[in-house]
Order: sequence, then structure tokens, then C-alpha cells
Amino acid sequence: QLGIERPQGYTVSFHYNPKVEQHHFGSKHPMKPWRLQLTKQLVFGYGLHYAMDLNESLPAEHRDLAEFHDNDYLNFLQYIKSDDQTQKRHQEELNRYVFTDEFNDCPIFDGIWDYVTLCTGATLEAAHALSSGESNIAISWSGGLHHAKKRQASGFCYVNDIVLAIQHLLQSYTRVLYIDIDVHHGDGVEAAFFNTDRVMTLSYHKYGEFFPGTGGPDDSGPKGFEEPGAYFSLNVPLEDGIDDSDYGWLFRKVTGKTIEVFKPEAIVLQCGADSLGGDRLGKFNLNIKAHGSCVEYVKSRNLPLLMLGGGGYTPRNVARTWCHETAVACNVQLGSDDGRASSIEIPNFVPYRAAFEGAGNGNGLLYPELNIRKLQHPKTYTREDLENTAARCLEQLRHIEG
Ligand code: V1P
Ligand code: CA
Ligand code: ZN
Repeated sequence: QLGIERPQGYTVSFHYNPKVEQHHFGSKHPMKPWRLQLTKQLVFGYGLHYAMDLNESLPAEHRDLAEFHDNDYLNFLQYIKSDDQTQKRHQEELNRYVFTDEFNDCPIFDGIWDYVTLCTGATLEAAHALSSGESNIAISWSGGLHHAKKRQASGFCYVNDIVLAIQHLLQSYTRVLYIDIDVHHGDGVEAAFFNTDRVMTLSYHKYGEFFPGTGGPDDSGPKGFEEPGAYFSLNVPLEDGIDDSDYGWLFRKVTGKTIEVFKPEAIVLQCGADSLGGDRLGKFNLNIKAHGSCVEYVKSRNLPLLMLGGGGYTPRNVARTWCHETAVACNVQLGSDDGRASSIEIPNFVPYRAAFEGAGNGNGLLYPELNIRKLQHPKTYTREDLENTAARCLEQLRHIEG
């Protein structure tokens, strides 16, 4: 099949349960679990399953989720239903556990418990594949739900699979680095490990009049003198419209130094695809290959790596990105070297193939030009802005050096 083989010298595992695709947040809601079906179809269409261990993961159990979440909150997620009668009966818990405004970010839909346990089950299985040594890179595209809190749903996230996975990894590794390239701040993960120096959280995100509003430049951990965790939350707040070269430069500079000083034994990478140009919610201007080159950069450190999904609201581009990043993990090149036309086209038997046609700009079906917002966001970054942002991050990192 298209000459796709396992990578030499290491193992990649893919963790997924197709039942997760069936869930719906509601027709007007931007989170579309069927983007995961699209992703899987592309991954299999390109034959990448020949390069990986495949695992149909089981749903996580209540007791697994209780390693981080509050029991009463989990009970609520287990019994709550979408019908008015049930909601009326549990109005008090609804107010307590689900922050609601006109957006209704975290709707109560039928099957919500199955959805959260399927997402978490895949991520926990992936974490276990790493800690047991079965695999070197483990992928869970249905995970990456970085906003969920101990006892509250937030920003489309109900259960924080990332926190649970990191807690698992901490049983085998002394230090775990969390990197988050979703366009939103990884607030839930940061909060969970705020007071420890065994987990460093590094989030790149849009900051300023943007959800969730946290992750500013001074948000670096507890402020008390010599508190554990001080300086171990690193935030890189960014402006609208940041492009491939500026983002790529900052990412390498800051991530490189973070790995150098923190010396993680394992890395968890949240690959939210809402940082791409043309995303329905995001405001950045990244192309698929630039997003993927962040993954490549992290992979090049040869540490146990957990790759997770997250945001991403233009479904075809989410599927393209995570398919490309699955290929990166497997050391497979799906496009040609010149960065233009794709030498391997999506096979005809991939359902929804038609949905990937029509990019029509010579870049093939997998890598259309996405920096389409350029005119709406004239250059906001000067060389000086970038140098200043990087300098501030490196300054923070000096505190944990040595
Ligand atoms: O901005 C908000 C509301 C306003 N309230 C004070 C909160 N919510 C955002 C939530 C974005 C969540 C992103 C999740 C992730 O990081 C991880 C999976 O990607 C929001 C937005 C927005 N444009 O920021 N909610 C919605 N849009 C929304 C739109 C239609 C229906 C439901 C929600
Ligand atoms: Ca982020
Ligand atoms: Zn996001």
C-alpha cells in the first residue's frame, strides 16, 4: 500500500474508538466530533495504519476520571440528560458545574458520559503505551481537552484527559513537559499542575479579548517566594494573524530553551488545529506544514511523546493537519519536497473525498494555502515584538536553570 512502512527504530501507536464520532454538541456548536472520522479516513486512506500499532481503546471508567475530577461532578456528568425535565430537576448542579452564558459552550447532550469516557479512554491508553515502553510516540486525536477543571466544564471540555494522562506519566517519569499549540490558553492543565515543579506547562495562544482570557505574560506560576512551581508555567501570548515564519521562529526558540533547562523525561503535545489560518474560531495564520513542523521539532528530541488533539473548527483542515502530523510521527512524507503539489493524492475510496477537492491552488488536496486572512490582518509582528516576546520567555527560564 503506497510503500508505507513502520518507522525504523521506534514504534508509533494510534489510540481511537470510532464510537466517539457519533456524538453531537448541537448543530450550531463549532465542536464537531465527526472531524475525528474525517481524520481517521484520511489516515487510513493514505495507508498510515501500516506504519503504526492500532488500538481500539476502551472507554475510561469513573474511577479513572476520579484520579483528578471531583466525584460529585462525575456523578452529575453520568446522570444528566438533555431533556428539560431532567435539567429542571438538576438546575442547581447545572449552575454549579457548567458555566452558562449565551454561548452555551458546554451543552448537555445525550451520551455525554460515553463521549467523555471515550475521549479519555483513548488518551489514557496512549499514556500507558508510553509508560509501559510499548511505544515511543502515542497518538490520541480525540483527546487534548485542555480547559476542563476539577469540578467544572469549560470551553467545550468536560473531562481533562490531559491532566489524567500527565498524572499517569508522573508515576514513571520524574519530569513531564506539556506543550500546547492550540490557539487557546491551556488553562485547565496549567491550573492542575500550578504548584509543582515536576510538570512544566508551555502554552502558545492568542491573548487579549479572547477565550479564556488567562495566560498573560506574567502568568508564570505561584508568586510566593520559592514556592514549588514558581516559574514552571510558561505562557506565550500572541497577536492575531501571526504567520508561519514568526510562529515557527518563536516556537523553536522558546521550546528549545524550555527543553534544555527543564530536561523533561516525557513530553505531552496538545496539537489543537484552531491555530491554522481560516479556522472558524481561531485568529492565527498558520499553514498545515508550519503547524506540523512544531510537531517535528518536538519529535526530534527523541523523548517519549504523547500527541493529542484539541480545538479545530474547520473540519476538513483539522483532518488534513492531524493526518499530516500522524505522517510526521511515522516519518512518512505525504507531499513532495518542494512543498507544493502532493505526490500522494487522497485515494478515491476515501469517503468524503469530494470534501477535500476544490482547494484548486496547485497545493494538492492535503496542503491547501491557509493563510487567507492576511489581508484582514496586516502584519502585526515586527522583528522587535518577536525578540521581546522571546526574551521575556528566556528570562523566565533563567529562574529554573541550573
Ligand atoms: O467566548 C466564549 C464564551 C463567552 N463567555 C464569557 C465564554 N466561549 C468560546 C469558547 C472557545 C472554546 C475553545 C476550546 C478549545 O480551546 C479546546 C477544545 O479549542 C466560544 C467561542 C469563541 N468564538 O471563542 N464559544 C463559542 N464561540 C460558541 C459559538 C457557538 C456556539 C457555542 C459556542
Ligand atoms: Ca495554546
Ligand atoms: Zn482552542
